[in-house]
Amino acid sequence: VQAESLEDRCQVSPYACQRRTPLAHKNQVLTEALETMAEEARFCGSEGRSLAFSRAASVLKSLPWTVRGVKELHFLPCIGEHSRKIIQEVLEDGTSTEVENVRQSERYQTMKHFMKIFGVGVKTASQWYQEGLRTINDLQAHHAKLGKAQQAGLLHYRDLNSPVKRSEAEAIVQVVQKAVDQFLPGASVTLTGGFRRGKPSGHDVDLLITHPVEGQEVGLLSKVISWLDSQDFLLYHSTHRNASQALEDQELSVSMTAMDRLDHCFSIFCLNYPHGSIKGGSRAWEPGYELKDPGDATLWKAVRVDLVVAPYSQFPFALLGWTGSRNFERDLRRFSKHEKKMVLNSHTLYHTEKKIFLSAASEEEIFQHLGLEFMPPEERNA
Ligand code: DGT
Ligand code: MG
Repeated sequence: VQAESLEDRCQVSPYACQRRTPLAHKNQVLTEALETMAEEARFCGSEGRSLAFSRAASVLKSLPWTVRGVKELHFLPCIGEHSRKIIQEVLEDGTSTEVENVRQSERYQTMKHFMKIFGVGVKTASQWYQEGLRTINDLQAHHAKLGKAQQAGLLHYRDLNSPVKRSEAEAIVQVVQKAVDQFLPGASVTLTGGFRRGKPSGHDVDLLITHPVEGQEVGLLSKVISWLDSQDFLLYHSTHRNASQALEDQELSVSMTAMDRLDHCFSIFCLNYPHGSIKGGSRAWEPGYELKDPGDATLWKAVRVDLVVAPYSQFPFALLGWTGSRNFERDLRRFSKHEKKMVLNSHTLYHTEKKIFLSAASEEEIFQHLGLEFMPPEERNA
């Protein structure tokens, strides 16, 4: 009877889009261990292995109870051999030697450090590591090798690695709304990403812009960027016509087609605080730099902002696609493809057998097309 009830309790879907995953969950120690392993695998270029650990962690995040024994893992989906071993170690010893070894390894620490620089991905970080570079100071000495984004990333390293608070994200929404209103009254600015899922802070601010009259949004992004720049709100910006180009994540980009094109801008905002408005100057990063005048820090802060513009008919798809989490998005697309023979991206939903595009006026309608129960953003923290 006990085994049966355990089995019942473990009736968990292998797809994150069919699991409710709140922000706070009950298996933090285990998921942190698995996510370290996922990160390490990614640093090694082993995407498949990384995904396996990441999926195992994601399943544990959705459980309404705390896992206390390996028996409970038996019936759960997506828990591979290696993940099970890590979980068992943590359950038995409180910590996993393998995970601790990773955390202490010079390679892992250096990679993590380098990848905290905006514009640096696995490829660049691991190349630097192989060249013998270890610290930010080492990079400074090799300044010539840095691209424009990376230079900005290094310059604003401290700010960009301090969490963005919700109040700061909301202040940026106001600034962008003001910019948008000048060129296209009636256009809306929506906060997406982690903040929409209820996170109290994040690594960036993800904003989605649209206008109820289809076509009116064309050309809006470049006008908004120019205005923001002229008002000294931008420390860095890079505009793309195709958002998927910027995506390093293979699984996510797999379902992206030539149709996956939204005007998109990666930027670094200069967020001013009430009494200050200086840009540049003393907050730039230098070796051993400390704030000389603590008052300085209250004047402005560099914040990563992603701006995306969607035509109105694509807005629900873009909203769904940019709300995340990444695990949730990946599984939503995997579910669509394998269970429904449909291709979902940030623009459309396409039925590959009926050869038709399915339109939607809301996120709810997209879930309906997919035969999925609606999942509110707060429960997409897979
Ligand atoms: P955060 O910012 O670390 O607090 O957490 P999130 O969940 O806001 O993560 P973020 O900002 O990296 O991405 C939010 C969602 O946006 C994520 O589910 C995937 C989507 N996304 C991010 N970058 C791209 C991109 O370049 N292209 C497309 N199509 N989607 C993207
Ligand atoms: Mg974000």
